[in-house]
Amino acid sequence: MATVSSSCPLDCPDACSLEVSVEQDRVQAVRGADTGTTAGFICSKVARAADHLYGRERLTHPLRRVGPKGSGRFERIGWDEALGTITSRLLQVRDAHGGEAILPYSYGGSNGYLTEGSFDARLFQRLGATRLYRNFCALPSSAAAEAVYGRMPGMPYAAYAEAQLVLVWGCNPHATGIHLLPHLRASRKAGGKLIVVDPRRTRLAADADLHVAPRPGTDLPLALAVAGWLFEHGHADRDFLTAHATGVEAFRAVCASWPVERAAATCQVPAAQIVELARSYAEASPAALRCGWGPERNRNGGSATAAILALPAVANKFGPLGGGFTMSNSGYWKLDAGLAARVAPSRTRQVPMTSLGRVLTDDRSIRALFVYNCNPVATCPEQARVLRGLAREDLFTVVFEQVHTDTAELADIVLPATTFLEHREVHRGYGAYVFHDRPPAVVPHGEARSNARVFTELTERLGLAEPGDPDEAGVAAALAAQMGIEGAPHHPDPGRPFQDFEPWTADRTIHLMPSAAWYAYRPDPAPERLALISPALGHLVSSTFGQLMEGLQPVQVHPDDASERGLRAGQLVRVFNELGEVVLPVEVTDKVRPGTVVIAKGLWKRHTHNGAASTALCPATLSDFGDGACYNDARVDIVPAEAQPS
Ligand SMILES: Nc1nc2c(c(=O)[nH]1)N[C@H]1C(S)=C(S)[C@@H](COP(=O)(O)OP(=O)(O)OC[C@H]3O[C@@H](n4cnc5c(=O)[nH]c(N)nc54)[C@H](O)[C@@H]3O)O[C@H]1N2
Ligand SMILES: Nc1nc2c(c(=O)[nH]1)N[C@H]1C(S)=C(S)[C@@H](COP(=O)(O)OP(=O)(O)OC[C@H]3O[C@@H](n4cnc5c(=O)[nH]c(N)nc54)[C@H](O)[C@@H]3O)O[C@H]1N2
Ligand SMILES: [Mo]
Repeated sequence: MATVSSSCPLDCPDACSLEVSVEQDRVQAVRGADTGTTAGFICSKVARAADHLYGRERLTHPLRRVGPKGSGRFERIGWDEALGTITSRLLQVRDAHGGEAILPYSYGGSNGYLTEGSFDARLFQRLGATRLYRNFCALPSSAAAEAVYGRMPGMPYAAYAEAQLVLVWGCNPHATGIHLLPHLRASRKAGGKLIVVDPRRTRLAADADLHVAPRPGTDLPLALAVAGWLFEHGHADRDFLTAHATGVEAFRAVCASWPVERAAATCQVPAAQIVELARSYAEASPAALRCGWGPERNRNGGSATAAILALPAVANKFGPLGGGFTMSNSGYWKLDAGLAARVAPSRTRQVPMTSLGRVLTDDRSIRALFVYNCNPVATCPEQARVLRGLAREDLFTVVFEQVHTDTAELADIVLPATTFLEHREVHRGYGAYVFHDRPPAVVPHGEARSNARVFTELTERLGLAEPGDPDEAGVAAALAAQMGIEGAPHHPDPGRPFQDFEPWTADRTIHLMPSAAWYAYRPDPAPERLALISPALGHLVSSTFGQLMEGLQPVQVHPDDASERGLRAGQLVRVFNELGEVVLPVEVTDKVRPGTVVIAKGLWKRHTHNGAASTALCPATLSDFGDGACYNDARVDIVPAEAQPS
């Protein structure tokens, strides 16, 4: 048995360093390497990666649909036939309807530079395809971090151990980034306080000194009220703000319009909790803020995140080690896969990926869809429309996948993709500061091929290859050159703001009031209805690994909401709104706040009684800044499954 070094590029902040036990070119076991943030442990999902690689649902050869769309009838074909069919169909579509009739569709399956934004981007740019506005995640929070701080690097996880207070706002590290946890524990052990802001009582919230559970989508007034309290009670650091911030008075005026009592009523939390949060944060030093992606997934997402990120500026928490904030650290890496792969700029039309259902059903201008690194049947809003669109017999759909997902079920051609242990990858963390460039750990299972190989071959078959196009090694070398390093893994020290660097905005100051448009609160879309949120599950990464999760998943409902509707624990219920319905068992639990219900993100057909996911209830509306997805603006009603919705 050999041990091979590798790394995990799945969509998770931690980007773990791995040790893979390999025998006869098969993965036997995967463990965390004893380096950097990984510190010798990994999540149970990736520890079980062999089940994903060699499981029953792994795709091992190309398939061609033989029955009607969605019938699930496919036959095995060879790569030559598969790529030949794709080439001729894409050319037919382009000749008859123009390049913009082709829509490439990809998102979070791979956070690596050799599998997204490089060879794929080169192909679709040269085809003149419609461009995808990739807005499932992180755009509102990136817009906020960009506007306020120019996306300067945040605190590394290890610094949290030094904090006297940690404020975790809309983040669930027990599921979504477990390598923060040892440092939170160290802070607690040294007497540090913990405050959690989350509509759910997560494991972290259950452990906290204070848990504030606002109505989803109300973080903006909550954070403004906290900032306002800091200003009014002498906890704003005037000297620091004069030296390092702009827009201070304008921001203060906005905060003043959200006195604690008004915010408490809007957020549906006790006013005393807002004051306790503000006072504890003001008095503790060092104080760390971990902001997650919960606050961004609604109509106020950009402004809400900006107001949360303003707190360490107002109270100047940047001084000592253990103070500051972490949002996404992806802004640290000045890496550009498109540049490395020499992708020319594209000026074709762009469509937001959240509107897939509408784009495919309203107007029929898309004739060919190429899905990779993504499982939109599970993850795209307005699932019923997505399914109707994918059922179109006149739509030519390619799904390039590792396993037989619910999206692959609706393809004309299915291509088998390698997993991250079967191809070279170059990637970085967006929580952990780590950069990886490492070879495959094992040869591909069956006939699976990497994105790099498939997109390069399609570029050639379509007659779009150009002399000097860099290959995998060329792209990897260009990325290393962009960073100015050699060798991997690489663990940079980002340094500390206001000691080692100033904010990364153009004028090097914090912009508390980026423009007059920020911080305008958009009220709840339906305050009298239940708010549905769909957070990450520990067992999955979005929908990835869903084929390995058995059994029906529940909707979680607070006891008050359950008794008001006559719902009994375990019974099947219909959760519905104007977009669709999900039929599944109810779990009655006070882990969710009243008025809020939870169905996990990323569920497959097999996980609910009627085969619908939470996305069946999620609108395709866009956030205030960044035009991000508003999954958590879903408003729903619930009735026992035998009753008809009125
Ligand atoms: N195991 C696992 N790890 C993952 C993922 C996964 O699916 N599974 N997904 C990865 C991806 S793609 C991402 S983007 C990150 C996400 O990482 P996180 O942001 O930690 O995860 P989420 O579940 O999206 O949301 C965090 C918390 O926000 C809460 N929340 C929901 N709405 C609101 C709100 O309006 N206000 C506040 N304050 N809180 C709210 C939820 O209850 C949840 O506990 O994790 C990554 N890591
Ligand atoms: N209801 C609800 N839904 C949500 C959210 C929510 O809050 N609520 N949040 C959203 C978030 S945060 C995100 S990031 C999105 C993610 O949504 P998606 O982008 O759909 O991510 P996954 O569900 O992980 O699906 C990725 C797929 O890519 C495949 N894949 C992985 N690596 C490769 C590769 O190298 N090549 C190819 N060809 N395929 C590969 C995997 O097998 C997997 O099926 O989901 C969103 N969906
Ligand atoms: Mo995400």
